[in-house]
Order: sequence, then structure tokens, then C-alpha cells
Amino acid sequence: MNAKVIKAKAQSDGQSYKSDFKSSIIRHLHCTLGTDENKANNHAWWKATCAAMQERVLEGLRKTQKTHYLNDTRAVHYFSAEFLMGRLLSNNLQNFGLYDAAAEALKELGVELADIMEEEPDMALGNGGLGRLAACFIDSLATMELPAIGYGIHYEHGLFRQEIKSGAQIERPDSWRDFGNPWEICRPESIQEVSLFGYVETKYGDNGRIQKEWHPGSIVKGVPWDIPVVGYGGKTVNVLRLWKSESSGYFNWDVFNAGGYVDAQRENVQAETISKVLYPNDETEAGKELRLIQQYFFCSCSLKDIIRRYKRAHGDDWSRFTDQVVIQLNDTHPAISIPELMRILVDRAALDWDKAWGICTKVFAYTNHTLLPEALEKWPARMLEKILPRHLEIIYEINHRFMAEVDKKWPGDTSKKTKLSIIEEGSEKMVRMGHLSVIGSFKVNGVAEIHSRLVKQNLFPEFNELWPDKLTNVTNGITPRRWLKACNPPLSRLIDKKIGENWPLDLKKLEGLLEYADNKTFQKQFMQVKQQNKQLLADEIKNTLNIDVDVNAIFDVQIKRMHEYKRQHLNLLHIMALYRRILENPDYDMHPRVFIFGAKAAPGYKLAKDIIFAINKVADKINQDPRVKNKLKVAFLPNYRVSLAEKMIPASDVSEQISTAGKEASGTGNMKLALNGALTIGTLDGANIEIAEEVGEDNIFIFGLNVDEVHELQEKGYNPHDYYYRDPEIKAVLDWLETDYFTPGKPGALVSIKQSLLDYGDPYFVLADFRAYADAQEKVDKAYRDKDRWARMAIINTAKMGKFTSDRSIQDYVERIWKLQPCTVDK
Ligand code: GL7
Repeated sequence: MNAKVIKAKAQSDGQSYKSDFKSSIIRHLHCTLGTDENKANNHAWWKATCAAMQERVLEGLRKTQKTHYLNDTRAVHYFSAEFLMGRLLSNNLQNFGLYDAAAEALKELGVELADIMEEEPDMALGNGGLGRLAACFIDSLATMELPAIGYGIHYEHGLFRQEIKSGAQIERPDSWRDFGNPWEICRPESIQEVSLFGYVETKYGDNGRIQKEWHPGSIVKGVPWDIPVVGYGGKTVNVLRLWKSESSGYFNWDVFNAGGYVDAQRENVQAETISKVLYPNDETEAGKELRLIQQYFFCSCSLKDIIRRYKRAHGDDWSRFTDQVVIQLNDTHPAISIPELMRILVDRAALDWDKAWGICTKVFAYTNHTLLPEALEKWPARMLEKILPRHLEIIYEINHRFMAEVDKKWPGDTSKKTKLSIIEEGSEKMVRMGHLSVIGSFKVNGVAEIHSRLVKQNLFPEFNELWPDKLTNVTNGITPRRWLKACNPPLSRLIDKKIGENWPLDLKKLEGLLEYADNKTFQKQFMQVKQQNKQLLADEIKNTLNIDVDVNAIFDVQIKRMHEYKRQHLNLLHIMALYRRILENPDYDMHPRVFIFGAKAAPGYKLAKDIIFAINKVADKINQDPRVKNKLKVAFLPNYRVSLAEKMIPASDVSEQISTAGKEASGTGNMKLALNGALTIGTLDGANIEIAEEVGEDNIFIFGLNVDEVHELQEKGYNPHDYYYRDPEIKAVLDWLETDYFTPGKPGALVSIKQSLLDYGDPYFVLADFRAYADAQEKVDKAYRDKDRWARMAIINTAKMGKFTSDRSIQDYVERIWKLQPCTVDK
């Protein structure tokens, strides 16, 4: 076919997609929703459009499952307590290639696709980077036609909705399913039962073998809800299976019949509590019984589901299990899967210990996502004994055998044993889930080069000595389908025109843009797109905050969870310093800048909430101060979430990635922003280092202490007071926080930030990095004023992000860990 014929065919296909889609939307409006074109509001149109899409999605799902079954494929099972999916309509339309057809069909019906997409609540079943990474990975797995299942929890309430009242964060429940979710399918045929509590009985079998029988104190039901995961191109549709807890009714029925309505009801409530809410902690341990029960609940359901599927094909023959099944543990949250699989194999399938352990250690692989000590999960042995008595016994047995191995390697060295033991002795015996994960897995990976190096050197050095090939790196990635193609249509179209349309599948193709980096016309087009996106964000800021911002200003964006190590307060102190410079010198020369924040704080993290409050108070003052003459604006957008990120990222000029070196394992927002042409101001931390390697040091603003320097300063003894007294600007802004300038009538309302930086030793080296940060910001200011230079840098950033597609991460996992083969599904 020549180009003309191809174009004509595409047009006629487009026409027929459009008319097919239009009739399905109307059919669903009539037959699924029972309403009419004249009556339908945006919500009804959204639901009908989703239903029209879901018809096609389910057909893909059915074909994929059949193909995988017939081919008896090896599959990866991604176990994660979080999947931060966001909205699915736009993504599914894009991945099926039906976006334009749907938009046109709706237009003919008098409806704007962009408007109805706003009706979709985010699926916020995750906290931040870790949960969003899981979502990007399942997108890539489906796109790359790899057999995969995501397993997680069907939380009734995802991450809280954030409201800002008088500057402070208020948490409200998130109710993503209040009006039904059009994508999920309940699968009662695959319900599982999960045991909890009770005691273990030791018995002697006929052959004299000791047998253990767990008599649970309670049993709950796990009901699977499936969310189809559509790959780009729409061929493979994998599934995300989320477990909802329900009462099993077993213990309940007799109680109920005996007139114990209240007791019976209490048991229902207890069972349903398990999947009620997502823990809102980010990077901190949630030391709660319920959290452990949540983890065990979804792991047990998922393992049984995997085994059921395996047995359907292979019966009781376990010999092929490790050929068919690999399980990736997303952090230690699902680590309880290791003793659970041992329990199933030893107690239920009657395999001997060594054989069972041989299977286990060929099935599990573990990803570590953080070095922060407070985030490394440990459970009191006492708690495990109460909730999962048999699992604690199994953990002791695993540890006992492992200690013998340690003794072989380091004979008589008790300090090695203390360090490596799964059990931490102390006033309270604790079970270290990280150690359990390393011991029970065949591979352990960190999420960026530097992070993986630190995992080897600082976190698990002895494990690395014991098993030199076990620890490895897989640098994180992001899906370019959502994070460029779908969220930034004007830039995507511009790129399509320059280098063709294949880049979403092969992101290295973006390097084709490099030859236009100095082309004045292209630079202009690129920056015009940015301007257009900035206008949309400016409208959003006006609508939500009633703040006017100038799209000619630099849009400087910091979006991520609120945490001291991410140092939003460093950004804040610098904003205050700029404000002060303007007040002292009305002609202070700077390009206008809008500092934009989005961040949720864990509800129990006092200082993080104080920083949100401080940002909002400083913002109020600056935005209303006529002396600033619009040189400076500060906007804190409430309720940061995936769908808001999709609006902020395309509109950003500057990406703030300013964590203390050594603390941010990778970061993934850094990749999304750079992909959309924002320039990074950042430390040599996490994936920033690899971004700098890709774009080159001239196209990024790196500042501050590196990992080794932070370490040295710590060793030498860091005294933040030195910086406070030596640098008058630092002193002035910190002292300012103590006055009532930003909180009229309430002096001291912002003092906790100053205290954390001086009285509590500035654990994240904010003051040590302040001057370097302020200097780097001046370089940003200068660079932006040179329009051509900035455009060139921004284009290079987009062009060099190929490495950070999650397809590359998945390919690394496939080659280094999972050993999977793609399986083509016919469309
Ligand atoms: C995190 C890391 O903090 C973050 O740097 C990383 O990009 C992400 C995905 O690997 O994982 N670890 C963690 O516990 N959370 C993260 O976001 C919550």
C-alpha cells in the first residue's frame, strides 16, 4: 500500500471506529444506565463511555487469558500492597488507539471527552512512588506482551483526600467507589479463605513424622475484584487482582441463630475492616496489627490463587512450579508470603522442608525501595505469635537453618549472627522482614544505581558477602504512555510530526529530537506547547486557589509526598530569602517565578503538616504583598494525586528534586518532569544521578553535598548553628519564622521548622545545602532569561529520557530476574 492508500484506509477505519463507538455509548446510556441523551449529565456520559470501552477491554482480557492458558506460560506475579492507578478512561482509550474516535463520537453527541474524563475518581490505592511504580510496571508488562498478574488489596478507601483549611491539611476519606467503578469485575468463583489467630497443635504422623496443625481462631473470605490492564496497542490485556475482605460467616452463623445479632455483626465488621483503608504512611513503618493482617490477607489469597491455577494445569506435581511461577515482592510489605508458601508446601502438601525451601527460594524476588531505618519493617514476635502462630514457628525454623549457614561461613562469629539473624533480640523480640526477604528470595534489587550500591555497602553488606550474585540493580522507570502521550497531547503531536509515532513503544527514539535542539522553529514550537500547558495550569490555579499567575513566569514545581528528607522546607526557606531580597531591594533583579507545590503529609507526621502550613502562610503573605510586584508567587495545590500530576507535569519549567543525598532511593517524578521538558534542580541522589548522566551536566542544575560528603559531615559532626551564625540570610529567614509576620497575631506558629533545623540538629542537612541551593537557583534564573538556551536544554531533556521508560526497567527484570518470554495475543 502506498502512503495515500494507507491514509485513506486509516481514515475509513477511523470513521467506522467512531460510528461503532458512538452506537455503543448510546446503547450503554440506554441499556446499562437507563437514561437518555437529553437527560444524561457528564457523570452518565462518562459511565456510558467507560462501558463502551470496557466491552472492548473485556474481549481483550478473555483472549489474553485463553492464550496464556493454552500456552501454559510462565508468569510474573507482582505482589504489592499498593497500586496507584489514577484514572483509567483516557489511558485505556489511548492504549486501544481509540482516543480520537471516542472524542469525535462524543463531540457529535454534544459532549466533550475532556470534560467527562474529569468525572472519574482517581484509583488512589497507593501512597506515592512505590505504588505508582507498580502501576507503571503493569502497564509495561501488558504492553510488552508479558504474562503477568498484579496482586493487591481492594481498599474501600484509598489515600485520604486532602483539604487545606486556613493553611492546614485536613484529611477526608477517599471514596473512589461511591458511585460504582466501571472497570472492576467481581470474581466470586475465585474466592479464597484466610485463617488468622488460634494455636498450633503438634501431632505425630504414622511414619513418626512431626506434623503441625494450625487451628485458626478466625477465618475471613477474600473476594477478588479484577481490573483489566490494557497494553499499548490493545493486544495483551492482563489483570490486576485486588482482594476485598468479607466475613466468612462460618463462626458467625451459629452465633446469629442463637440470637447473638450484635456479636455476629461485630464479626462481620471486623472481617471487613481488613480491606477498609490504605495506611497513609509513606516511608515509615506502620506498626499496627491491622497492617500485618492486611499484608497476610492479600498474600495468602494471592498464593492460593496462584496454586489453584497451577494445579489446574499440573495437578499435584510440584516439579514444574518454579518454571511457571515467579513472584516479585514490592518492598517487604508482602514478605509474609515466604513463610506462607512454606506452610502450604510443608503442612498442606506434605513436602519435606528442604524440597519446600528449594521451591520457595526459586520463586521469590524482592525489591528494596528505601534505606530509611524507620521504613524497614519489623514486627514484634509476640504479635506474629498471636496473629500467625504457625508462621512464627516457620520463621524460627528458617532462621535456625540460616544461622547454621552463617556459622559455616564465619565459624564462631556471634556478632555476624546477631547482625544477620531474622530475629532482633532486645527488650522486645522483633522479626526483621527485610532479612526474611533477602534470605527467602533468589534476587534482591535496589531501584537506582546509587541506591543499589548503598543497599550492598550499607544495608546488607554481609548478605552481599554471603551471596555475591543475589543483590542487583534495576533502575526505576515510568510509562511514557501515561506520562507523555496521554497527559501531554500537544507535545506528543509535535514529537510525532518530527520523529514519527513509534516513540511510546521505543522511547530511545526521542533522541531523534536532538537534531532539532538548535533549530529555532522547533524551539519555538516546543516552548509554545509549554506555554499552552502553563496556561491550563494557570487556569487550574485560578479556579482552585483564586491566585493569578503569569504564564511568562518560571513555573517551578515540587510535587511529591511531604517529608523532611525531600526537603520542601529547603525550597520554602529559599522562597523566603527571595522575598526578603525583594523587600530589601525593590529593584532586585529576578525573572518572575511561580513556586508550585503539591504534597500530602502522613496524618500523624506533625512536622510534615507544619511545613504544609508554613508554605501556605508564606504563600498568603507573598501573593498579597504589592511590593513583590508579581515577581514571586507561591501556590500550594491541594489534594495532589495522579490526575493532578498529569496537569502539573506538562506545565513545569523547573523540577525540584532536592532530597538529602543518600535518602531518595530513586524518585520517579524526576523522570516524568524531565520527559515533559522541565529542567531539574537537584542533588546527586537517587535517579537524579542517572538523569544527569543522560542529559549531561550542562542541562541540569546539580548542587549540594553528595552521598560521601553527607557521610563525612555526619562523621565529623554536623552543627547547623555554624551555618546559622555564619550566613546572615539563613539567620534572617529562620528568625523570621519565629515572628508573627506570616501568622498575624500568632507568633511562633511556624517555629517548629526552625527548631527542627537548629535544636534538633537538622537531620537532613537543610542548612548545609542552603547556600549551594540558592546559588543554583540563580543559575536557573539566568538560564531562563536566555530563551534559546532554555529551549535547547528543555528539548535535550525530553530527548534523553529514553532510558527511563518502565519498558526498560521491565526488560531488565525479565533478563536479570524473571526469565520470562512474551506471548503474543491475536487481536
Ligand atoms: C520509594 C522511594 O522513596 C522512591 O525514591 C522510589 O522512587 C519509590 C519507587 O521505587 O519507592 N520507597 C518507598 O517506600 N516509597 C517510595 O516512594 C513510599
